[in-house]
Amino acid sequence: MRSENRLIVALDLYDGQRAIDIAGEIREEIFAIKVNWPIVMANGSGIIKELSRIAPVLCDFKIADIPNTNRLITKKAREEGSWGIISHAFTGSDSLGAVVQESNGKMKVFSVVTMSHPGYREFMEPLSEKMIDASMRSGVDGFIVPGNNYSTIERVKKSAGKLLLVATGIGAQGGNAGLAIRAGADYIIVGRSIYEAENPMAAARAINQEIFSEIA
Ligand code: O7M
Repeated sequence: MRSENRLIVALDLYDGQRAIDIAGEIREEIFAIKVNWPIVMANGSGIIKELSRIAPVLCDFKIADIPNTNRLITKKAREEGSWGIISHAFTGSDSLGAVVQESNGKMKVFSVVTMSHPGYREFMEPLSEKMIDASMRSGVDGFIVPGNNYSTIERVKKSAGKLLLVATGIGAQGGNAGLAIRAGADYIIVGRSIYEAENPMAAARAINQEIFSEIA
């Protein structure tokens, strides 16, 4: 892993071995690996530890429950060696605070205050700034932002100050990694454009070129 890498690969797969193979192949190009429910449901939470041997793992469980349940999910991710965890913000500061508290400074906590799909506008968008405010009061490390909506990244950046912004929606959902970085993202999450590519290494390198052209 190069220390300046900003690319996080999302391995939205059921096949754990394939995920391990792809992550191993592109390890030089990535900062971290994002996992979510499909791979954990199909392989058990031990897949977090296995993938952590290749690169830091970000658990995208989009936690959205009462504080006690949030705490239980967070504890498990921490015990498996996760580098970071993703929680929804809409459940309120007590629920989010439970994730931060259980992470105990050992995992980065990112909250979801915007999303990359059209349905985000139905309910979440009007509450986004309130969720950012509650997240900051709860002590999160950063936010998930839509890499296919640059003006939203700029808006979150203004409110988020020095907190980290992690952009999704690149490639398959129309976003461009370089433009997302230019708008204020610190990290770029990419799934299908890498793991469905005929040559995942070439795909990861091409995205890194877009990123590095902005930060050079
Ligand atoms: O590159 P893709 O479109 O194949 O995958 C994008 C990944 O980012 C996938 O794992 C989604 O669940 C996730 N994601 C979004 O696509 N949009 C969002 O708004 C938020 C996320 C996400 O990671 O939330 C934490």
